Amino acid sequence: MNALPDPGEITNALSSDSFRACAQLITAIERATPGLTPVLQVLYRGGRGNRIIGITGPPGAGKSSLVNQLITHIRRLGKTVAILAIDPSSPFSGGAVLGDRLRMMQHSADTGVFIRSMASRGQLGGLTKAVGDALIVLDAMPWDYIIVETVGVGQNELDIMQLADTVVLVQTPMSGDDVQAAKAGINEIGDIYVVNKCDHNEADRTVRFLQSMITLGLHLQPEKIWTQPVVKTQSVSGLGIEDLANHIDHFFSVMKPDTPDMRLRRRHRIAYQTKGILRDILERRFHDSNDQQIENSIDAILTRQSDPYALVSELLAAQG
Ligand SMILES: Nc1nc2c(ncn2[C@@H]2O[C@H](COP(=O)(O)OP(=O)(O)OP(=O)(O)O)[C@@H](O)[C@H]2O)c(=O)[nH]1
Ligand SMILES: [Mg+2]
Repeated sequence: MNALPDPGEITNALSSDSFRACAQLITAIERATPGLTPVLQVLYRGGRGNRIIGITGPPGAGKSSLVNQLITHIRRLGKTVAILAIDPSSPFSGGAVLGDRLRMMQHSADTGVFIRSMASRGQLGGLTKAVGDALIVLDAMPWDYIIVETVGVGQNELDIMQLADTVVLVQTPMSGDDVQAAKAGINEIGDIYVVNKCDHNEADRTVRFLQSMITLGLHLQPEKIWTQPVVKTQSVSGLGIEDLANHIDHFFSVMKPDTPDMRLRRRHRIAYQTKGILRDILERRFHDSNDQQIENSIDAILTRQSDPYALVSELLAAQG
C-alpha cells in the first residue's frame, strides 16, 4: 500500500461508510504501514463507542455458524454489523439469506455488513495491537454492532476478548469428564454462555453445569449487576439465535456506558490497549535496530562484559 492519505480525508471516507477505506486501513494495520499512528489518533478521538461483542470458544464449537445466524438476525431488524474474524479456520458464508447480498458487497458501499478476517501470524509485538487498531477503524464507522470472533485456545486469543464490551463464550455439550476439566476455570471470561449444537446429547447437563458455576460465582461477587445467562443454540438451524440476540441487547441495556461496571471495563480496555501499543513499539525497536549493533551488544553479553538489561537501556535510549 502506498502512503496513506491525510487523516481528515480518511475520516471523511469512513464516515460516509466507505468499505474500501475501511478495508484498506485494516490492511495497512496488518502490514504496519508507516504513517498510521496519526490516522488512528484522529479516528480514536472521533470514535462512536459502538457495541463490541466478542465471540470465543474452542475450535469447531460453531462460532462462525453462530455469527452467520446473528448477521441474518441483525439485518432482518434493519441494523448493521461489522465482523472481525481473527484467524478463522472456517469461512463465513454470511448466512444463507445473506449470500447474495454479501457477494454484492464488494460493489456496493451500503449493505450494512462488513466482514474482515485478520491473521494472527506474523504480527510483530502483537495481535492485541493489530486487533485494537482495527477496532479503532470500525468504531469510527456507524455500526450498530461490531463482532470479534476468535478461537479460545491460547492466552493471546482469550486476551483479545478484553477489547470487547461483552463476551459470548460458545461451548458444546460436554461429557461428564469434560465437565470436570472445565471446572479448571476457562469458563470465567464469559458474560453470556452459549451451549451450541444443542441437538446433541448432554446439552441440558452442560447448561445445568454452567448455571451451577454461575451461581457459585454470584456467591463470590454478590454486588455484580450482570448475571450471565446460559443460552442453548443450534447454529445450523438458527434455533436459539433470537434468544441470544436478546440477551446481548439486554446486556447493553443493563451495562450502560455510564454504569460503574461498564466504565471499569472500558478503563481496563484502554489500559490493555495501551500496553499492546507499548509492547509493539518496544519490540519493533528491537527488530528495527541496526543488526550489527545488536550483534555487538549480544557478543558483549555472551562474554559477560554486558547484560540484557544494559541492552534494553540502550534500546530505550535510542531515538524511536
Ligand atoms: N450438529 C450441529 N453442528 C453444528 C452446529 N453448529 C455448527 N455445527 C457444525 O460444526 C462445525 C464447525 O462450525 P463452525 O461454525 O465453523 O465452528 P467455529 O467455532 O467457527 O470453528 P473454528 O473457527 O474453526 O474454531 C461445522 O461443520 C458446522 O456445520 C449445531 O448447532 N449442531
Ligand atoms: Mg470460525
